[in-house]
Amino acid sequence: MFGQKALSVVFFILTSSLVACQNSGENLSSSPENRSSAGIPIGVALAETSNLALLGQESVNGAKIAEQYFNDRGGVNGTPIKLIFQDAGGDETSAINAFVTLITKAKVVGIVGPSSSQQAFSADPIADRAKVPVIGPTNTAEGIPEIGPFVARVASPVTVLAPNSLKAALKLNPKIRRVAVFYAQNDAFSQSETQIFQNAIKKLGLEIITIQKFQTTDTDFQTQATAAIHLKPDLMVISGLAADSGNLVRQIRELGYRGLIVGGNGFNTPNIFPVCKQLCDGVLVAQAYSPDHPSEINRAFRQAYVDRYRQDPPQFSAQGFTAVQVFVEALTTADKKKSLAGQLIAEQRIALNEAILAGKYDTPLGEISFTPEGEVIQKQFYVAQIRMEPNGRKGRFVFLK
Ligand code: 1QQ
Repeated sequence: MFGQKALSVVFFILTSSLVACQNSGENLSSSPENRSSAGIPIGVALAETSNLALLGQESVNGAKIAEQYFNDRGGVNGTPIKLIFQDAGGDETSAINAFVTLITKAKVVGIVGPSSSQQAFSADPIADRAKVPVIGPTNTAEGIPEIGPFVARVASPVTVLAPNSLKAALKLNPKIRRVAVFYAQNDAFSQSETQIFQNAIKKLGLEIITIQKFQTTDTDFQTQATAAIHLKPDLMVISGLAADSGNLVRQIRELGYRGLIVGGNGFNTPNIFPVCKQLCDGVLVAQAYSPDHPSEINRAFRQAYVDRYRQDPPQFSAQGFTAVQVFVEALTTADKKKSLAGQLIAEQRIALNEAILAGKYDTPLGEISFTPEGEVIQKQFYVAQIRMEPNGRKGRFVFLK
């Protein structure tokens, strides 16, 4: 965790820089490193490197498509947006550094990021204190919007997402009674999700026969997998990030477990397929996005994604696109109400935050809006099952009815 002293230093740098910026009367239209030719700067602080890049890079891809899509349609009342990417890496320190750079140097109006909840709990308070709106594209742990008034998310929380996959597992195998639970104990999202899974398991009248812990950095899961298999579970439920989860599934299968496996949100990426290959087959995952969602914007997004990346967009990409979309549409609303060009950046950020929370958005995730706290309100959810080709080289998420 980040020490209190280090945090104070960060706040000091941040506050002095923001004050300097306000004193000089800097605003989006007059700052050369901001608007005019380049466009309205929106920060994107996602995991482009580290283990977390397996998930973060997909959100980056979605954000890039959004930038082009909305600029092709006139940006913000005729002014283009400009995404400023700052790699937030895989840990708290890199996320904090990315946030501070975006706020103080790039002087962004708002930030899309960070990738994980673990990072959000450290980095978001910095933006919140500086009154810079943050939209979490993929932060699903409980408590994210409650970080502060400038923090919202487009990622539906584990509370509404996770239980769907358990119900799907029971539908596929009504005989399930004994459940083995695994989670990454060094990750805020995994801790939060396993709690929701465990409550839902009990509510469904099933028995938790063991709870096995691991670290997101682990690669060897023999001890936990062997202990769980020994107890003869009918279902295994895993909360972790992508690489660890994939390796755990592979080793569980190699040790002979044949029953159903439910994976949490960390499984929501095709980047897991090369990790567990053929042995990923059959894993159930709840998703907040379907490429088949029937709307004009989703069709356009899906087509642009397929054209650029030669595959259907995964959930994390749709969420990256959506986070940028919310910024663009809220900026458009705020600018119509009172021209942003004439305002100080501090005022623009406050006007933007108000517009974000008040808006309704027709996105690739379906229609969304926000509670006054910044929690996303989303209607549709899905459950997919991983299907691998027999050679294990290619796979896809098959959506269950
Ligand atoms: C979180 C998550 C991760 C799986 C996404 C990166 O949901 O950290 O909240």
